[in-house]
Order: sequence, then C-alpha cells, then structure tokens
Amino acid sequence: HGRCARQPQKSKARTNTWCSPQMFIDNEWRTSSRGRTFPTFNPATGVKICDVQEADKEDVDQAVAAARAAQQRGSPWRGMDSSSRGRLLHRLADLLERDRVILLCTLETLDTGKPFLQSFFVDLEGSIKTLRYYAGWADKIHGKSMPIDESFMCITKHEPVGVCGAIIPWNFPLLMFMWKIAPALSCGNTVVIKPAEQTPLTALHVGSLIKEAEFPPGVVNIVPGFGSTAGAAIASHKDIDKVAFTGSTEVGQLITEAAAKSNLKRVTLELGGKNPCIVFADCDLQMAVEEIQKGAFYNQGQCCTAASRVFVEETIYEEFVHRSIENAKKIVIGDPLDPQTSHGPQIDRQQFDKIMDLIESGKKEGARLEYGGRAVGEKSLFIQPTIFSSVKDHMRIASEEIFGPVQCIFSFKSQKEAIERANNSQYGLVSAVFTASMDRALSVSAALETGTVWINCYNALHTQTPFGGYKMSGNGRELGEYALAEYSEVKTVTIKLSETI
Ligand code: TXE
Repeated sequence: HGRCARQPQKSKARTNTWCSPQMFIDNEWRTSSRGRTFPTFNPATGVKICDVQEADKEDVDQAVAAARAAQQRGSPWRGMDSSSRGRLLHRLADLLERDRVILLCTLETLDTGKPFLQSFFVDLEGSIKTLRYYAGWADKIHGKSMPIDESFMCITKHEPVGVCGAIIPWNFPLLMFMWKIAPALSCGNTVVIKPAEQTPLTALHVGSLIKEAEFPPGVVNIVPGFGSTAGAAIASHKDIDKVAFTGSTEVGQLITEAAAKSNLKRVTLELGGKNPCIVFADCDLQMAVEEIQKGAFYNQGQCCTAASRVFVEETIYEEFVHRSIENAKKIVIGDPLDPQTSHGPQIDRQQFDKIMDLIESGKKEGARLEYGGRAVGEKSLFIQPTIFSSVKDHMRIASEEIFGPVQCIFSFKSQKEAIERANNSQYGLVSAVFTASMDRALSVSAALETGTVWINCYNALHTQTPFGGYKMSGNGRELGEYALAEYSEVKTVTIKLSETI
C-alpha cells in the first residue's frame, strides 16, 4: 500500500526506490508533509520491518479537513441510508476475514510480537465481531418520543457527533482500531485515527480495505506518527468534535487538558489498571489458578485488564502459590510465529526496562520471587513469566501498573479486608471474584469499585458488553450499546400543536 508509482531507478540503491508505507487520507495514500519517516521493528528479533511515513500537525490538519468534508450535509456519507452504512461495515468485516491469516495475523504478530494463534483467535476474531456487531446497530440507532406538558409533542433524534479523533496503543493495535472506528461509523461519524508509533502496520492495511469496501473518501483517515506531535495535534484540534483515547493515565490527563483548552471536544478515555482478584477458599481452586494466570500473563502482561493484584484467602494461600508456579511452567516462550508459542517479547526497550526495574524493586522491597524474574537471552525483549508471593500493599509492584508478565500474590483473612484492599487504588478498571457462593460473589461485586467485575472467570470481554473504568482508569464506555451514546448527539425536537383533540 501507498507505494510510489515511480519505477526503480538504475542505481545501486534499488531498495530505496520504493516509498515506505504512507498515511491514508481522503482514501488516498500520502507522504509526510515534513518529509519524515519512522521505523517499525519486529520486537521478537529487533529487526526493522520497514519505515513508515510520519504524520505531524500539517498531516493531521489535512486528515481533519477530509473528515470534515465527508461529514458535511449533502455529502455521500451523510446522505447514505443507515442500512447502507451497516452494509459497508459488514463489507469491511468480510475483507478482514479474507485477509485474516496471511496478511493481518502475520502483520500483527510481526509488529507486536504477540503469538500468532492469539492474533488469530483474539485480535482478528474480536475485530471482525466488533465490525459486525456495530454493522447491525447502524439502522437501529433512534430516539424516542415523550409525553410532555401542555400541547406539545417532542421527539429526540440521535445524530453523529461529527469528526472523531482516536489515539490508540500498541498492545492490541487492530482490535483497538476497530473498537474506535466501528461504533463511530455505525453512528455516522467520520474518523481521524492515529495508531501507536510502535505498531502502525495492520492499521495501514485496513486503510486499503476501507478503500476496497468503498467507504466514501474522508470517512476514515489514518495518520501514523508520534504522540507528542500527531497525537497532540488531534487532542488540541479545534475542528475535531470528540477524541477517544486508549493508553496511559498520564497521557489521558494531557488529552483531557488539551481538549478543554482547545474546543471542549468530548473525551472518552480507557487508561491503566491495577486489577484485583479476590480468591475465596471455597472456589474451584485449579480453575481460579488457571484463569487468573491467563489474566496476568496474557499478551505478555501488556493488558490494561492484567490480573495484577491477586488476593488469596489465607487458608488456601500456600496451595494457590504452589499451583500457580506449576501452571506457569507450562508457558512456552519462543518465536511468536510458531503456533506452539504462548509467550512472546515485550513491545520495546522502554517497556522492557520499566518491567525489569519493577521486578528489581519487588525483590528489594521484600516480596518473594517464586518464579521467573529474568530476561530471556542477552539482548532480547523476552521476559520470563514472573510470580511474586508475600507481596505487601505498600510495595511498588502492588500499586504501579507493571504492564508486563508479573503476577503479584497477596494473602487476606477476612472478606471486609479483601474488599478494602482491592479498592485501595487510584485505578478502577476490572476486578474478579472466585467463590462457589453466588450470594457472596454478588455482594462482593457490588462493593468493588471497578467498571467490570468477573465472577469465576477472567478477561471475559465481549463485543456486546460495555467496557470502561471507574476512577483514574478512564471515563466513558466502549463496546455494547453503551458505546453508541459516546458517538451520538441527542437532538430534542419540540413541536407546538395548534389544538389538542
Ligand atoms: O503509553 P502512551 P506508552 C500504559 C502502560 C504502559 C504505559 C506507557 O502502563 O507501560 O502506559 O506506555 C499516544 N498526546 N498503557 O508510553 O504514551 C501514543 O503515540 C496525544 C496502558 O506506550 O499513553 C500512543 O498512540 N497522544 C494502555 C498512545 O498515546 C499521545 C495501553 C498510547 O501511548 C501523547 C498502552 C500525547 N502527548 C499503555 N503521548 C491501556 N490502557 O491498555 C503519547 N500519545
């Protein structure tokens, strides 16, 4: 995609005669206004995959202008039947299915280092389901009529917000892309989206599919680039009506500030987590061990939902730790393209260093390293799945988001104590309760200050159910019917009736 039409010149540097992947604006491939590119690497090998054209403020301006034009009354997109909008989303899902294995799963695994089968069964499956779910909503988004006093009639209409900016992270590049564009398009908005600088490739392939599906120009614009330049330009743009962000809490705060200072654009945020699991002695212990460990180590721990604080009732604590170690031994570290592999590398050196620093802090602060704790190989970005027991609430590993394969196990005596300690966090994204008593599970889930509570399961995310955080884990909800409200304006139309019969 976005390759130059130029013919290779008769030069020694034959490989340089092809342009790097370009940005996608107005259904065209464009080069960087400032003439810059940036490299993207395979984190499993450290080898550069390619350079990508780098978007900056001027490119974001062009993308916003295209998105605004596509949003104008009378434009093909604005005038399109809602059922046709749904058909376009289904067509995009069909194209994702067509390119699922060879192109999209392979690209996602090369660019992120996530195991191939996880790309196939989670990222691609979730992306396709998200498109189809919101395709189904497109012609079912409607207002109400309500009885009002005196001789009036009132109806509400749900209209698109306008131009939606989206800034997404590197841990689930394709899935996050779809979580943002699918509800936005279903509601009739246009989009300017910035993939993370570490992982721009699947987004760019989707650009070509958007064109192939025949979305009108300007409906989706993709601006690969860095956060402090292209990302900041989206957050502070005066002609963007809403911004949706997934990433760190610190950047979430910057985005809210930029939105407030520019044009008070709407902001939805999906930020970090320090997610508690409470494991009671009456639970199915082996199931709890396996589910929680999947939650802790999935995607090399690079999940906002990572099961990072595991509170285990004192009487089963030793057994829980023992079984967790045994379970971790089954994890296969290796080449992410190998279907046997279940654990790949971290995304980049910065994340790797942050995780190793936190592991060291855990050791120094007196937590007991039960398993792992080391890098694999000399210069690689692989980190062993790591288990700490005897973790205390004041330790850094107990309060900071590690975003790596580190499971921290705590013990508790009473239910009251477990709930208080679970809620003692600036975050409030997800939590989990493991118990055979549904009565207890429901009482505890009512007391937990998180946007999602899983009972006897973990990472049970579904397209149909809302997802988002309490406290500093963000605001607004993605997925499900709830997400539609984040991408719609409600217009109240009140009619004076001349007589009441
Ligand atoms: O996140 P950033 P990073 C957490 C996790 C991780 C930490 C740092 O704890 O270790 O954040 O990761 C764009 N204006 N999460 O540095 O910087 C950036 O280009 C506008 C949790 O990768 O928040 C990228 O597209 N945009 C998380 C996106 O923000 C800016 C997923 C995320 O990058 C910007 C990722 C700016 N000033 C990290 N600065 C989750 N909730 O799942 C950066 N960006």
